Amino acid sequence: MLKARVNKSAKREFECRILDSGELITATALGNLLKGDENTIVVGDYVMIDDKKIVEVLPRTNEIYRLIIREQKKKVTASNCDLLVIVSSISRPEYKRGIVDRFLVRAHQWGIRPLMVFNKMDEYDDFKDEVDIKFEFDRMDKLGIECFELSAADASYKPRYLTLGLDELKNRLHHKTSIFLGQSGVGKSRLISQVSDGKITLLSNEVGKVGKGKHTTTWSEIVDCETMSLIDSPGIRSFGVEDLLEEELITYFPDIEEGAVHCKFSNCDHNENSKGCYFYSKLDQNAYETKLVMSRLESYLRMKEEISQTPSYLKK
Ligand SMILES: Nc1nc2c(ncn2[C@@H]2O[C@H](COP(=O)(O)OP(=O)(O)OP(=O)(O)O)[C@@H](O)[C@H]2O)c(=O)[nH]1
Ligand SMILES: [Mg+2]
Ligand SMILES: [Zn+2]
Repeated sequence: MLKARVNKSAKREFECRILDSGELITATALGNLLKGDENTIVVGDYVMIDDKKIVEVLPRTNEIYRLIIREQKKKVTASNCDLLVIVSSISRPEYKRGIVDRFLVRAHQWGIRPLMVFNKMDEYDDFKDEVDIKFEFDRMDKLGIECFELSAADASYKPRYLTLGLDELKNRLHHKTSIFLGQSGVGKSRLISQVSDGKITLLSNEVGKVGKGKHTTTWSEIVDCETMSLIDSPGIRSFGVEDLLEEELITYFPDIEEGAVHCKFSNCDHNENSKGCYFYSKLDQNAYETKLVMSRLESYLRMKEEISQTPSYLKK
């Protein structure tokens, strides 16, 4: 028997890398491993293979998953990841802070360390008025999340506003499995090509296209670079958090949780009129620091509202 890792997964066929020899093979799987739903063998899984057949899936250290509450289903897309690379574009598709915060919630939920890439910086001069990159950087920095400023279209681009660029990103990814997440069109596939020094090309689009993504990537798959494993993923279309429980949400916002303990009432709504609310009564609303916190509070409250609209009996 051989130990291998699943690089690509279709319905019944799996591209696997044998760990000892490095050989790539296509394997099928024992029927009972495919029963139930489609989550039984996913990209990133370590498996035991016997005669080109997967006979066992080894326990996962973590999973990238979604709960589809209306179908009472858990949908897993990948497993065993060390890093979550949140990719955003500062031009088009439009940068959305709320989406970044939603990915951070998922990173907590999945137990994967996040880092943040601001991509398409070559176009930033035209979008300066829409996105204050320094502000976005500072709010991540406060959460201890590293930010990188890149242009996947131009590898020679050197960071102007932040400090970390492509070389630093490559260093962080060494000897790790990293999954790239972000809206369609932000440049995940192109970035993976850059990180792999052009050895891997995942797309045929020309450079410089602006606008909404086209969902070029349709499968999650592992791209093996010499010393790192990168997982490309299809641009996520739905950012809803309705599958979460109201009481768990705050644990995914440690910064808000820390402030909220100082509110006078434990069921504080954290709005301007809430009596004794820490965020409104204790913080100087004009201070830059406060603006960073309030931008997080806004995301939290929006998600909380969304969660409250789904009856909790559906989330058993
Ligand atoms: N100007 C500029 N264009 C970029 C940059 N990165 C990617 N692009 C372009 O943006 C478009 C989308 O890039 P992709 O890498 O396919 O985006 P993706 O995130 O993989 O999209 P999906 O696979 O749909 O999720 C392509 O036309 C890229 O050439 C960049 O840094 N600057
Ligand atoms: Mg792609
Ligand atoms: Zn409050």
